[in-house]
Amino acid sequence: MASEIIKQITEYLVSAEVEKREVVKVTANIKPDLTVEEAYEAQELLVQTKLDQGHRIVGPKMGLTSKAKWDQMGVSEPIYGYVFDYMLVDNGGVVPFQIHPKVEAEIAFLIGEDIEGPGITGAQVLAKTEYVLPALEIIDSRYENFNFTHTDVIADNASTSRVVFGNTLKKPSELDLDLVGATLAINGQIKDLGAGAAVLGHPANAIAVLANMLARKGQKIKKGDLILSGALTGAVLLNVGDFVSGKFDGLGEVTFTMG
Ligand code: OOG
Ligand code: MG
Repeated sequence: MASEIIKQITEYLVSAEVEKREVVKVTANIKPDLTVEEAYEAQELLVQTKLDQGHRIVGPKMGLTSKAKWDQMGVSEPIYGYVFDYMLVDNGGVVPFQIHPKVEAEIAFLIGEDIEGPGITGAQVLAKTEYVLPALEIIDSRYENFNFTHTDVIADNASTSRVVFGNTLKKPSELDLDLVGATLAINGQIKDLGAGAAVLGHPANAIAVLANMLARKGQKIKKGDLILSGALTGAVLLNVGDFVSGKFDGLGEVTFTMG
């Protein structure tokens, strides 16, 4: 059973998301000494709350897995969160504006077999991956100005808000994912670019880290999970009406309009 303070943190963040309003970070308000363990407890309660509301998990996601993100956010330890079905927007669709959305270019993994840590390597992840595909993640921290510590962002489900997956699925053996280049353009202007290697040397390494982090809680990556491996570029702030395009070498284009 979650303690009262964990319940309070989860309610604080769930209502901020639902009401589309930014709040002061947990460590500046409810619990200054929030630990990593407590932050994941609050996240688990948030996940359970959404499951109870009838939402379905698409898969876990990794965040803060590239130097571009570490430099941008001032937090340099990988974290995970969860993507739900209500967060999915079709390629080419309209993403509903929430609080202060930012977009990231990512490589996603469709998992073909359960992956249970500890000790999982990127090579083992690739062997159990059915397909890889491109994605644009829209993060939208519930915290004022995306201002948070490592534990705040964990409790806030790693800023997860919306995801647009691309339509090109490839077998991992068809590509050198570390060499896959990506550009991120807003209204036709390139704002950032990178390659798969920006994500812990190879995006599969981020999925391995996830398997090993989940193992500490007796959990595993499951067959059928569709997992984001983390931004390979910095995140770019969006405005209503922006047309966003991510182009991935060998994996096609992903687009959306900010509604
Ligand atoms: C945390 C989420 C980061 C990624 O891909 O690195 C993330 C944040 O920067 O708000 O999703
Ligand atoms: Mg991300």
